[in-house]
Amino acid sequence: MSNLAPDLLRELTRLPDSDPSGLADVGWGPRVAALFASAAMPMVAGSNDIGRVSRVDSESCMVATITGEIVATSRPLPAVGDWVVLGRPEGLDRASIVEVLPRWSELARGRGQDGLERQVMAVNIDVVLVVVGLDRGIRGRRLEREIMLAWDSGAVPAIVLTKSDLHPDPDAAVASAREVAPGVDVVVVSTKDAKGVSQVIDLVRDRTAVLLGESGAGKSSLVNAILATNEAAIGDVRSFDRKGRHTTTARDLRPVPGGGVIIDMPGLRALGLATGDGLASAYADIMELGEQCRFRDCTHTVEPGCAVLDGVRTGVIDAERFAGYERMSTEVGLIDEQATRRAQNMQKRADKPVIEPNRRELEADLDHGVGDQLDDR
Ligand SMILES: Nc1nc2c(ncn2[C@@H]2O[C@H](COP(=O)(O)OP(=O)(O)OP(=O)(O)O)[C@@H](O)[C@H]2O)c(=O)[nH]1
Ligand SMILES: [Mg+2]
Ligand SMILES: [Zn+2]
Repeated sequence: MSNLAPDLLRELTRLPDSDPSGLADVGWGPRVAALFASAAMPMVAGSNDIGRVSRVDSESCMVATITGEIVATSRPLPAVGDWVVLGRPEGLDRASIVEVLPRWSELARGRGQDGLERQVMAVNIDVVLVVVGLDRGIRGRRLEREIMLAWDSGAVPAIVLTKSDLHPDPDAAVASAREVAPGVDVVVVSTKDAKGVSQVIDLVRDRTAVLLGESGAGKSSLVNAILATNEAAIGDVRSFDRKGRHTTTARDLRPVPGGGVIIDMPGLRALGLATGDGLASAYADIMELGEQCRFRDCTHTVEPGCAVLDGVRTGVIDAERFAGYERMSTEVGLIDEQATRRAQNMQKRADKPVIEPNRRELEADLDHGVGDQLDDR
C-alpha cells in the first residue's frame, strides 16, 4: 500500500493522458478551455489555480480543483457551476476567487414581494431536470412554471417523473406531462428498483444537469441512485444544515459515472420568474401559430384575426396550455414593466450627485445578485 496522502494519490492517478485538465469529471471540455484561454488572466488546463464551484454556503464556497476541493471566498459569492480563477495566498488554507468566467446559462428565480430580486441558483448548466414525484402526481401549474424557469436559464429542460412505484398508471402521468410541455423529454424513474435511472444518466452524459423540483420530489434519491452511493442527504438526514431546516441546504455538484455532472438543489416553493427569456421556447407552438395573426404585434387577447385564439377555439392549441401561456406572459409583462421602472430610477439616480445612501442601495442590490442561500423550499 502507498503511504501517499489520498489527495496526492488521486492527483497522480487521475492526471494521465485521458484527462490532461484533471477537471474532466467536473465538466471540463473544449468550451471551458476556450473560456479560460480568453479570460482576463488566461489560464490553461492543468493549473492549480482554476476550478469549478461545487457548493455555495452563506460566507464561502467550495471549489473543485485538480488537487481536490478547497474553500474559497469572494464578494459577491459565485454560484454553483461557475468556472473560476483562484488566488492562493501563501500560508492560508482558503483561496480567494479572482475571476468568475462568463456563464453560458443561469438558472434563476425572481424573489421578494415585487419579484425584483433575482436569485441565481446554478450556472453553466446544459439541461434542467424538472423532477416531479408521482406520489403527488402532475400539477400542471407548477410544472408549467418549472419548465418556463428551465427554458429561461438558457439550458434545455427534461422532465423526470420519480416514484413510479407509487403511481397506478405512470403512462397516463407521462401523457399529462407531455400536454403541459409538448416536445420535452420525459423519463419515468423509480429509485426503489432502479427503473429509468440509466435513461437519466444518458440525458446527463457529458453535460451539466441541475435538478429542479419541490421538496420531497426525490431529487437527492435520484442523485444517489445515479452515483450508487448514499452521499446526498435524503429524507430527515440534515447533514449540511446547521439551522436544521432543509434536507438539502447547499447545492452540490457531483461527477456522474460515465461522464457528465449533476447538481442537486434544495426543493423550492416560491418560483417567480426572473426574466421572460424562456417564453418563446416554452410556448414555441403558440409563437409559431402567432405568426399567422392579422396584426404583427397581436397580444392574442382580444384582437380580430388572431390565429392563436382561433387555434384555442378549434382545439389546435390545448385550452389549459393556452391558460398557462396567458399566466406566464402576464407575469413576464410585469417583470418587463418593473425592469423599465428600475432602469428609469437608476437613470434618475445617475443624474443626481452621488451621495452615500444611494451607493449603499446599489451595493445591497449587488449582494442579492449571486450566490444567495435558498431560504425556503
Ligand atoms: N417509493 C419511492 N420513494 C422514493 C423514491 N424516490 C425518493 N423516495 C422517497 O421520497 C422521500 C424524499 O426524497 P428526497 O430524495 O429526499 O427528496 P428531495 O427532492 O431531495 O427533497 P428536498 O431535498 O427536500 O428538496 C424520501 O423518503 C425517499 O425515500 C422512489 O422512487 N420510490
Ligand atoms: Mg434533496
Ligand atoms: Zn394573435
